[in-house]
Amino acid sequence: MDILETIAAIATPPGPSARGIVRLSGPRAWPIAMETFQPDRPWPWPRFPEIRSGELAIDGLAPRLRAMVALWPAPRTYTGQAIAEIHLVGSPPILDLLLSHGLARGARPAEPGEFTLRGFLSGRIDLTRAEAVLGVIEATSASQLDAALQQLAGGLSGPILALRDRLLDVVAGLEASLDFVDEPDVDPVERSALTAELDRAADHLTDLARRLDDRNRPEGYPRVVLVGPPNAGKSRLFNAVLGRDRAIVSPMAGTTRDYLTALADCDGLTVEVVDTAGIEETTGTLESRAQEHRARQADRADLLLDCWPAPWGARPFSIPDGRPRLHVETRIDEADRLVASDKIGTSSKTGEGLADLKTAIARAIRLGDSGANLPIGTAARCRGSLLAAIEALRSGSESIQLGAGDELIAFDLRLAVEELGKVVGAVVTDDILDRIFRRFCIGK
Ligand SMILES: Nc1nc2c(ncn2[C@@H]2O[C@H](COP(=O)(O)OP(=O)(O)OP(=O)(O)O)[C@@H](O)[C@H]2O)c(=O)[nH]1
Ligand SMILES: [Mg+2]
Repeated sequence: MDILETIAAIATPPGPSARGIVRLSGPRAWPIAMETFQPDRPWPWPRFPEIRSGELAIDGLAPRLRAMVALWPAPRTYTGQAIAEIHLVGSPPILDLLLSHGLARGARPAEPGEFTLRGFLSGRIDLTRAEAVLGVIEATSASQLDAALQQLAGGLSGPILALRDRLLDVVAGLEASLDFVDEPDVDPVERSALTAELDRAADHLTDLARRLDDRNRPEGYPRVVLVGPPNAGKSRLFNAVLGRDRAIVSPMAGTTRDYLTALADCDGLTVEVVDTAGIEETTGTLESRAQEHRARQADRADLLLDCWPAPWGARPFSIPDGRPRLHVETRIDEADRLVASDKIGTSSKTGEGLADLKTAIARAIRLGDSGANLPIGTAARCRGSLLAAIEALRSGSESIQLGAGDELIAFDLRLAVEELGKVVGAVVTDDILDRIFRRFCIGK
């Protein structure tokens, strides 16, 4: 793809609509646009973005149609190049006519995502932001949109770029000392500080990778996992939150054996709710499989709903630490004591407390979601690179502890730098570009 060519595309979705847009980017974008347009007043090339109204001036199009043209001067534009947009009534044959008019005057049809690709190639946006654009376009829920907007604002690339910079410094230091063989290797104090730093970085990336676990989070929704003793009413609460009967509910302890998941809406936030088996000492293989499932689900939770039938009491088991949780008193219609102020009381029978629970879930997740939630496209692309970077960091830290030479350590860190570079697009292969941009639609 030659970025000196001027590209053109219909930028609005196919089909009739109130407004249609033909977009051009490249050195000849402005002249080509203005050959199809007669502004109401004389219009010298603007120095800042400007929009003017006038009429389309295309042969064979009578009567003349009202239209508007927007001109953006390079380089502070979406693509980093001069951009022109012609806005008019969204009539497919007229848009086609206008586009072929532009093509006849030297523009070429844009490939899918090529406007955004140009933005990337000219350094206007990094790869994760390009994907965020796609994430915004494809978002089907408020939480997906949040994640994409967050990433568009640099939520992912910022921290990764900073980490990569820091590692580059360390590598440079290590390699500098290699050039002077007489000097001693990095001193022991510095080494232990470096180990700690690498471990921290690896932990941070592991947390990020956990959120990318797309096998269990196909849609990238936050996971809310119900845990508690048998008969706490978890399954009935699960059904109540979903608003339909999905899970089997029974007075028999140990009803739920597998785990169940379903999507639910909590104050406009889509979450994946997971019902699990009650926590108990296991007796048989089936039961212990159920406990394994439960433990694994609890480990992957973005939020645990720690359920206990009212009134809240001392529990004979512990719920795994390290995950945000809400304390939920269940079956409050059967209890004769009031719910403690730091617990959320619910009754799946009367519906009491369910709205409060959903609000609390949405709030807890929005609080915990400090920017590492990612659009699906980014998740799928970056997973391998993140895992490779984590491995390289851990291996680097191990090498230091084993007293390995600087060149070995530098080797691991270089690997990590390279993999992180792929995430933000500092290291780009045609394959990466192709994978990202072919998912775009034409005109974006
Ligand atoms: N009155 C009342 N009964 C409830 C409520 N929630 C659950 N129950 C009853 O409590 C019993 C156990 O409910 P489940 O939802 O199956 O309990 P569970 O926590 O999923 O139990 P396991 O799957 O065995 O771990 C059933 O008889 C439910 O009808 C409630 O809010 N009020
Ligand atoms: Mg159950």
